[in-house]
Amino acid sequence: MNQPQVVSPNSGRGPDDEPDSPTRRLRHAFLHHLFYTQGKFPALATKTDYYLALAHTVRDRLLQRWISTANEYTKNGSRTVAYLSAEFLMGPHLGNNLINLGLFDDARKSMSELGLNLDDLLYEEEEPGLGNGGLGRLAACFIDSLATLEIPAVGYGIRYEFGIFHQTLVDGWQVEKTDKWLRYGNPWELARPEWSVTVKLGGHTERMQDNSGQLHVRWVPNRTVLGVPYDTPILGYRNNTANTLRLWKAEAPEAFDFAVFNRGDYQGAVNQKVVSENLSKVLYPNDEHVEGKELRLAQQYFFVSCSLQDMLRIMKTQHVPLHEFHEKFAVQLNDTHPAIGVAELMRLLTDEHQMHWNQAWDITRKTFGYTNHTLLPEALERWPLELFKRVLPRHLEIIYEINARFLDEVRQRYFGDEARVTRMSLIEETGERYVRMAHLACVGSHAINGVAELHSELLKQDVLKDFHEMWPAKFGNKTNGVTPRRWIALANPRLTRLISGAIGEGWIKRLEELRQLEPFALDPNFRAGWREIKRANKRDLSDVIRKRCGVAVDPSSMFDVQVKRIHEYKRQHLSALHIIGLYHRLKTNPNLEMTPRTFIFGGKAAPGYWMAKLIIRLITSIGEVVNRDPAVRDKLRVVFLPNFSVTNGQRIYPAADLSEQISTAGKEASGTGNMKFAMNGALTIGTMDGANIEIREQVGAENFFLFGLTAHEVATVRGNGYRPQDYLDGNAELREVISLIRHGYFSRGDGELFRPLVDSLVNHDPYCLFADYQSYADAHERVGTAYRDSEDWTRMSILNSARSGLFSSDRTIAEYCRDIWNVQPVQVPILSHEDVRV
Ligand code: B1N
Repeated sequence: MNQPQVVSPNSGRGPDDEPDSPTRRLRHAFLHHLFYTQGKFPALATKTDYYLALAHTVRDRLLQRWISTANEYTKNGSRTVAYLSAEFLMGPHLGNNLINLGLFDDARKSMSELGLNLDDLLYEEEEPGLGNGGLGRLAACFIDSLATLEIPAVGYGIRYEFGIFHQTLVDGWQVEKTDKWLRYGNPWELARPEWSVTVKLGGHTERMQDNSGQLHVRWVPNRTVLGVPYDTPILGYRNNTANTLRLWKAEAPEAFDFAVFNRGDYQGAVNQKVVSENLSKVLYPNDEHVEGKELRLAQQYFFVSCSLQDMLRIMKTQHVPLHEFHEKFAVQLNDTHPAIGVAELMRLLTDEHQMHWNQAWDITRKTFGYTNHTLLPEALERWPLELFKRVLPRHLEIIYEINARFLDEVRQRYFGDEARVTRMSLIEETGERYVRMAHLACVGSHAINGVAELHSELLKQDVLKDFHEMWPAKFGNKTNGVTPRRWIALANPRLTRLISGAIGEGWIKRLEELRQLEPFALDPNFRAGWREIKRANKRDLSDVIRKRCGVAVDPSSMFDVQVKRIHEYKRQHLSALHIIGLYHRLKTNPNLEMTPRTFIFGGKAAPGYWMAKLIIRLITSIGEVVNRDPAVRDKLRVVFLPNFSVTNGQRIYPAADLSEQISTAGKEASGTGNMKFAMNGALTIGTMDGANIEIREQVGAENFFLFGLTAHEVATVRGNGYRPQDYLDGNAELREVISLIRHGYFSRGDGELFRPLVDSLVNHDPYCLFADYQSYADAHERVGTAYRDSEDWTRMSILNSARSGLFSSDRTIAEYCRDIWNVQPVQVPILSHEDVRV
């Protein structure tokens, strides 16, 4: 590790110091932590030590808010949102906390007075990658907005020891490395072992009658694990609120099983510990693909049970009676991953607190809300009955009981319609039997929502049609949003300064105020400033690309970016085909006028998703050929930036000219990257899918490059027996593209490498790439022409940003609060430790 330059250790006093300036205090505190927390002298300190010293300095400054918030909520017994999510893709905390505390500039100054660069220290933080993609990042944006809106809220999830894998590229292929994010310790969390809970698993149930004839059920598990909460403070933007993210770590109840140990079986004794800790060991890296694994169900149950037990504990300490559970807590299910909570709350209320079924059921339904995030059949969670029974025997009985009562209701409403009963049942009984988690979530919630207008409509017409017919009032839409604190203020400081200079700082909390930028789109001076910022951001990204990919890219070329998980439905390979099309045009017509483009890709493939990995290999292969071909390299560059993450996203979105949102219509529930791009002034090329539709509506059709079939047309085309070969026959360029790949042009003559990909397209093309190819290529023509008029492009870029206010997660959260959770803000007065009486 190379040593950063640092001034002498007795540098508590800087050059032009006021005795009590914030920078001076920060510097003092920092050196204090370097010595007393890290135990280091500058001569031995690593960059990590400096990062940790600064992190602890910031942590001290947020503890006061955290304690004051907890105190205020407890005192008022405030109604609280519990956001249950198997994933929280938080991204690094330090920069975000500095922004929210209003200490960013002071921190930069005080570090530079010590000879340290704040950006270098920020970069040292290993981001907590406890999520796969959009769903996990949405949870992170939501808890940010909840704190900023001063809503009492807790995010409940799993403290995975290993988060999403680290992606490297070896010979153009994805290779996964373990994410050891806790290696150097985590300064942002506090363990709360005093609030540990036990969770049962497996075993069987027994029934017995008490003296009064009342039947009791006893669940006799075959093992128990301990859930230990780890709390991370979540600051609101420049207010006193610090909410909590509470993540559960699984531990063995006893480090040793002494009974086993005394028999001389040391291995067996330690084994229990290993098995227990497995529950929070690793995040499943599959995005929108279920893997029917017992451990995954156990993970889900583990964190949900811990969280509901925690809520019961909180109720007890605040003397809230049990029958007011739904008044104390609004519990949101982030997809079906925590849907077992419906059965678990029923179990806790009836088995453990002797409440009658009907009352417990009424409370349960009033407690839960369910958000659906996908229509893809392979992502809908169903658990084989036998597996489910092995892990959760009591919950299966409870689900049977819920189902029996529910199906009675269905039969009564739809007399004689047994087909509907079969469709709606919580248990799938055609062939192998399964528990349907989406149905459990629907039946057990008072509100069901999708995440963009189109998605919510398709839910009602398709996957949850029967449920919508039965309970139309339960259904609603909550279009996703993203936090402007991380995605503009932190990621794009240059743009933040320009915007705030023009319209003040209010937009950071009220993003609709960006509308005030509209008139500036016509101001040549403002446009020049806007353009210069984009250029500077592109230069920064070019440096990253040179270091990571060894490719020099030209910041004056158009940066055309597609970053997201790699999935066939997201169609990274449609862009790949089009790039080959452009390459072919340039090779056959060397004098062709073409807007110089840099294509930037990033995103992880699920480790077991072979086709997605092959798509990565196709992109890197195209890059290898194109980037070294002197005939085209001034017009085309193709790079795949490894390990797309929150950290890397923060450098990528601000540097994009064009945002690729090209999923097959009807497949992307919402998308949220699309919003981050637009806010940062990228124009979108996209289909009528997910939130693209609403983005286009907001920014104006004339400032958006639309192409492709609509969801309705996709359904029609496929319904009429889609034949990709017909599109190939009708499109000369597409034929050339496919033939180049087939003949090994991008694989050193190896005609086999990409065969599975090409065969899938030519014979099935499940995501209609061929049907959309020409429309996509035409839209790109329009993009190229538009980009050449840089004044007009800048005007459109400004308008995209100015009209993106709707896509703040503050708006989304305000709607959840109003329509689903019925919660109010609570203002927090600051306490100091002198105010506290024990
Ligand atoms: O959720 C995001 C949306 O913006 C995206 O369009 C959507 O694709 C994404 C199983 C998922 N849906 N489903 C998942 C993730 C992990 C997993 O194990 C499913 N992710 C989405 C936010 O609404």
